[in-house]
Amino acid sequence: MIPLELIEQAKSAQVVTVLTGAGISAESGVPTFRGENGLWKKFRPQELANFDAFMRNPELVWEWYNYRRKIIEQISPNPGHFALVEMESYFPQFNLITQNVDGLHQRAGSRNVVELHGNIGRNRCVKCNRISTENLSLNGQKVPTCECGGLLRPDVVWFGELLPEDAIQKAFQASKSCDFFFSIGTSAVVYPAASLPEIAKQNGAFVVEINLEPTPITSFADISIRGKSGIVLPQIVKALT
Ligand code: BJW
Ligand code: ZN
Repeated sequence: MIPLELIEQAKSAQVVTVLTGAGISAESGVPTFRGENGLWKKFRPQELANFDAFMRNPELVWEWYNYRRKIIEQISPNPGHFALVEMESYFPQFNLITQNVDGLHQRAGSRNVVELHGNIGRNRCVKCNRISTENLSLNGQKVPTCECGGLLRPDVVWFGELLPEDAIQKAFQASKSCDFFFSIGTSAVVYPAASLPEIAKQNGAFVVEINLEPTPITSFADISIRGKSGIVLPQIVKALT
């Protein structure tokens, strides 16, 4: 059941900003990072999601990313992604910010998606930064290289790395200026993305969280809905239209 207050607040909202995390893609079959079935139950993040780990063992990191790329190729966006596509045309201004690298928002039809942590569909040269969108795989046991000889790495943001400047600036601006903020399917422990709901709240936005579990956002959210985003978001769209 969607609280009436949420619908009333949303109906009068002019600028709506949404932050999504791995939870929104979980119902499509993309594993989340943390939690019982999370990717990091089986793999240690410090061995995979930082630059030093990559340089130490690039083959292992490539295998991990190609395993995830295969999953993403085979699955589809879910009703949560599609509900956000519908919301885009409902509100006067709508900003969609994602921590996900899976591209499922775009595949669902969302436009102007701000990707904070890059995209798994691209690779980047560690030497000259050239971007490649070719579908590459390990050649035997060898990691693909750029024309310049540098190793190619997934074009995603690892721990200790800066987020793309334009993306984080847009995200800060969209969080400061909105009057309604949705935090959907994120554990809200990875910074600076985790600071966005708080920035929105400090600037007077009505903050709604949709998650299966409590998170650090729960303590200051105006409304926390415990449920699957693929079920809750379509209900919100239905109540709005
Ligand atoms: C459902 C559901 C359903 C399930 N419906 N819900 C300030 C304080 C402390 C530390 C730092 C700080 N500032 C920076 C740091 C360091 C670090 C950091 O945050 N560390 C903390 C973990 C302690 N941050 C960084 O290093 C960042 N860079 C940076 O700040 O640069 C400046 C700097 C440099 C050097 C030193 C200091 C500063 C970069 C962070 C990059 C994160 N990268 C990753 C990997 C991306 C590539 C890849 O995909 O492999 O991004 S980590 C991983 O976590 C991934 C995600 O985008 C990110 C967030 O995870 P998310 O999306 O929240 O997923 P989960 O699994 O955690 O949660 C899923 C949620 O869904 C759960 O809550 C479920 O309950 C829920 N759920 N099913 C609704 N159906
Ligand atoms: Zn290069």
